[in-house]
Amino acid sequence: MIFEPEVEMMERGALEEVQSARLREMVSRVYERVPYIRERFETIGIKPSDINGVSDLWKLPFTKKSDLRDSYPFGLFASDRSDLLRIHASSGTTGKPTVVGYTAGDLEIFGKVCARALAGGGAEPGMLLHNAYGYGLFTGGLGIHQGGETLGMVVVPASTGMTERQVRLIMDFGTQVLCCTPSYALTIAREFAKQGIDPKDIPLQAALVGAEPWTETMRAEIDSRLGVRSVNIYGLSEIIGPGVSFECAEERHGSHVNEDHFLAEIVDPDSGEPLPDGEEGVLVITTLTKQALPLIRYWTGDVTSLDHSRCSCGRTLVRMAMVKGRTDDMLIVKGINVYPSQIEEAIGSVRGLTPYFRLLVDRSGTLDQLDVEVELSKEVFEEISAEFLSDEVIEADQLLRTIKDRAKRSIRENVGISVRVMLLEPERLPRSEGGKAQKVVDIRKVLVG
Ligand code: DLL
Repeated sequence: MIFEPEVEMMERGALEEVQSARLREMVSRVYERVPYIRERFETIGIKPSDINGVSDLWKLPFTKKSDLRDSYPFGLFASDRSDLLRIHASSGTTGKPTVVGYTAGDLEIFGKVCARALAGGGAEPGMLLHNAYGYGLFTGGLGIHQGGETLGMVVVPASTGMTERQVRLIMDFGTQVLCCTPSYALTIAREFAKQGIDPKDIPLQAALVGAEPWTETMRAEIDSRLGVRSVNIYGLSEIIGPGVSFECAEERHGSHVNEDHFLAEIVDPDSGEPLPDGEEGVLVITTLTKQALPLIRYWTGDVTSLDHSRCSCGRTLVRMAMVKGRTDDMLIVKGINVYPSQIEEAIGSVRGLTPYFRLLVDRSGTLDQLDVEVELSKEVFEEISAEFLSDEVIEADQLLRTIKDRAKRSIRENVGISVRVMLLEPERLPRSEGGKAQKVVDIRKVLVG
């Protein structure tokens, strides 16, 4: 189902006209109401009248997370306090949180873009939505909640944690749609298995997962273990929260950007120059309709690419590829750029391994060393334990060595880096309780910082 077909299927020329008109209006508004940005315009010598439409976008300066931090908490807001209805904040890993605000109009848009995403993922009015994104300052909980209500769904505000209860509620209510992070979807799937519930008996049909990078290997696991068709939902607090883009259940090949509200560009991370379709770079987003916190060319830090080709679902909205990682969580190991999601993809193809892994980066002397700790699958672990018990130590050892070698080779071939692999027993690494998974320990930073 398409929630707003008149926009989601709009002819590209007409869409660009809408975008250009909204861009002009937004730039003038920011110039008038946000001194911080007006000063920047003056420094580089541009005026709102220089921006006639989308083709002039490149003339505008980028806005970065540091700008939000420097003007903490409300310096980039363009609405009066009396027009605000809600505040959210995302906790950065360092320093002050990023604070974002919403007017009544912003919240209406928030609900609609999340409703579009839910509908795109297969949700329908009247269905039950189990919302296991965190409620609170995080935008995931309340954003999806409002999206579900806007679509006319029955929302179960489960929030995170207490996984046993999550499973019970889904079973008792006969819930069709699950929303949570991909790592928490796997935790929930594990709880279903623990309770001996077969995937075909789970009432869920669809899952909208996001808020952190995930891979096709994880998707296959979520789908088979929960008996769903999972789709990606992407977003960030600064722009609105979840619902900036979403995958359609038809293709599941790129997430449609809600371009009538959020204008997307891909730029070269070093030069800031715009890149064409298919080329990977940093996603930069300009909000077109937000009132409280309009952002011009916001540097998301997320690495992806765009695809303007037609989608079989009928939507004309541009698609962005799965986010590979963030420029700031990209590891540089022995001079090679490594994203945790690339390692995840590489180990995903090795039989006997699970998607549960952790990267440890260390430096001995001047040489970087990347260690990959990854959990064995239950089946292989049981097979190996049985061999050890029956004194078939050589066979067990051989199997472990083969898995390790395959993992190393797959990482070398796909990521271009030699690593050490440590195999762990199942359930050894911490599990997601609903928040975002932490997959990297960079000891180099601890030593230096
Ligand atoms: O994570 C909003 C959200 C909530 C999105 C629920 C989807 C579902 P923040 O906490 O501000 O907002 O974090 C935003 O998370 O810049 C990405 O790096 C990452 N991220 C979000 N969605 C995805 C995704 C929410 N589908 C930051 N794939 C973004 C990969 C994602 N990374």
